Amino acid sequence: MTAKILFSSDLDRIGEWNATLGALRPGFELVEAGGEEDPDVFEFALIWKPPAGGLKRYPNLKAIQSLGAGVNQLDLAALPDVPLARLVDANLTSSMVDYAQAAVLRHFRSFDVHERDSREGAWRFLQPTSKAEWPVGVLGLGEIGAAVARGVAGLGFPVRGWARSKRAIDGVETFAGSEALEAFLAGSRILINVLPLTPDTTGFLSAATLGALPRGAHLVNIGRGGHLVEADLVRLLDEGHVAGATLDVLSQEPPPAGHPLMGHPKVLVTPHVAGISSPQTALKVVLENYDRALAGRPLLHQVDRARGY
Ligand code: NDP
Ligand code: OXD
Repeated sequence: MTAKILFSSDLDRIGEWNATLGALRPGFELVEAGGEEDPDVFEFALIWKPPAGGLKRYPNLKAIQSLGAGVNQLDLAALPDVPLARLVDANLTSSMVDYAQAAVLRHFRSFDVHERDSREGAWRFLQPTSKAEWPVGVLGLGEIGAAVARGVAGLGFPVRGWARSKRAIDGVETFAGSEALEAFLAGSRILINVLPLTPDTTGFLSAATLGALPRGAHLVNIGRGGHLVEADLVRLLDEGHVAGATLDVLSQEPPPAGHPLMGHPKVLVTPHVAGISSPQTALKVVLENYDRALAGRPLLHQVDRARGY
């Protein structure tokens, strides 16, 4: 069997994905959107962002598969009215867990402070603390958030998690909904954000929520830059309410020159590298969704467009 799958991404290398696809399904090929190919041949699209001109010029699409776990980079209203799936990929999830664990250990062991001290030539002993004194809160308990919560609990930290609906995760104290948010935040010394960016969660990390953390708390944002009101974080860092932050995402990527969080002494910024998907693992899920779409069956990890995730 042969098939052409429409591909559109300004981040992923089509050659690498095609090499893996050809090995998994001989005869299948990813074709870059916007080329000479007749738009009618495509029944399935694999995209990070839609091509210039959008996807409505492909009349036979039966489904769209996102190359990202998040779909906020897509204008959902502008997409053809076909099922849309977000990416769930074992490598993406485990790299997010690695990143979260590294950030938690970095703050817990005061590497951020020692790094600052060493640059200033200071030799300063800090009194050690125990993991029991560092409860970690995880915002969002979906595919990635639940894995992050388990991964951090596995390091020996007390872990609590918050989501829209009540989730049960072994070894994690869970909270649900806005009525439980204050209690959740008040007991989180490190806050890790893994929410999807939707109209409900835009600007969620603001003076109100970050101010409800205990004084001296740390923020780890691996969700999206749009979750954070950056000016509020700068103020809370400067006042000392927030002691430090590890940010993988910013409101504008790459950030403009002079961005107040770039070079801030209490902040580590990484260039949106927390989650790394691998064609080997991701394409198995993508092909399963291809088969489902063509058979008219529900997709795996289908996005609820009304909720936005
Ligand atoms: P899921 O859709 O599996 O999980 C989303 C979670 O967030 C669910 O627990 C959901 O609650 C919760 N949630 C959504 N909206 C709200 C709300 N308004 N209030 C409270 N809880 C809410 O997503 P994933 O875990 O797969 O991915 C999460 C996000 O991580 C992605 O959307 C993306 O933005 C980000 N990401 C970042 C990467 C990076 O490199 N920095 C890489 C990959 C992902 P409920 O369980 O009740 O539905
Ligand atoms: C994603 C990402 O959403 O890499 O998958 O940010």
